[in-house]
Amino acid sequence: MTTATVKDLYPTRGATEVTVPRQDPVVWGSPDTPGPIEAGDLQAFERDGFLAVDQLIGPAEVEIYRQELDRLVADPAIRFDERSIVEPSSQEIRSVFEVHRISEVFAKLVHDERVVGRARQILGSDVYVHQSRINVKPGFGASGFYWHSDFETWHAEDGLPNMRTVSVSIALTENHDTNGGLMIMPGSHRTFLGCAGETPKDNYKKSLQMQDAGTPSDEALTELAGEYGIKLFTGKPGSATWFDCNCMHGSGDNITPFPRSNVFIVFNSVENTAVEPFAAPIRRPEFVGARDFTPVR
Ligand code: 6CS
Ligand code: FE
Repeated sequence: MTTATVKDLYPTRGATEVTVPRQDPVVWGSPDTPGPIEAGDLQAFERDGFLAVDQLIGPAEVEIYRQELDRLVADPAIRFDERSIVEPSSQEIRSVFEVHRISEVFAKLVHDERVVGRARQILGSDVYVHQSRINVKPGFGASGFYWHSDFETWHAEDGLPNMRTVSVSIALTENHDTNGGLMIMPGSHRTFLGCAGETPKDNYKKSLQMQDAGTPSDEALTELAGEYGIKLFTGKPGSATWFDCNCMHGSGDNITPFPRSNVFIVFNSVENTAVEPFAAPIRRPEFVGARDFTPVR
């Protein structure tokens, strides 16, 4: 299927900012789909666009993943790999993409029923990994991620046609209310905000450090925050936040001594595979927007 045959339901990156209502379900699976998420929690996900799970993985397991993150960050080969993104100021590693392919330890997490089972339940189908990354967010000044909708980027630059994609952020260190935790506007997933401004070529080289194309205007953010409010997610290592691909979210800088490291996995439905970018001159590299649609078994 090419983009030409796929209707662009969510126009973005044109001359002006444009808002359209969401035209896709939030929870695609039927309420009685078997899986780890209780019916009440699925309804809450539909309403809010997110679901916080206190302890998705246990403390002993988290330690394994945290040590794997430390190992990867200390490995010179990883540092010079194109899939590693460094902090603009300190040049410390900010993120490592495609971590489920680089590390067998993180690959195991992707196949864990507590993880992929929830994704299948929400998306109502088999799923594949569109993107995975570890975010180190070290202390003493690591920069945050400005407000954005992930789907806006994944539609514009990776060619995902519909909102049938869910992310999970699993804390590998404690997410305090001070060290740059994830913030989501609850309910914002029901409005698609098409951003103004064309996508520059090779945009990802800059956007993964500091996003520019695809960022909402102050007016739009003021309206959304006024309507939905802002929720900050905190939690112990092993806690997780599942959130819909179109939530307006962001995170602040981390100037504390306490790193806010997480592993971030994006599951896309096999019924929503990437076509050509809807609003970018070229595709992003496959380590950012996968083109291998093999379902996670
Ligand atoms: O561009 C992307 O795909 C990535 N950027 C951000 C800030 N969030 C989603 C995703 O990891
Ligand atoms: Fe994001």
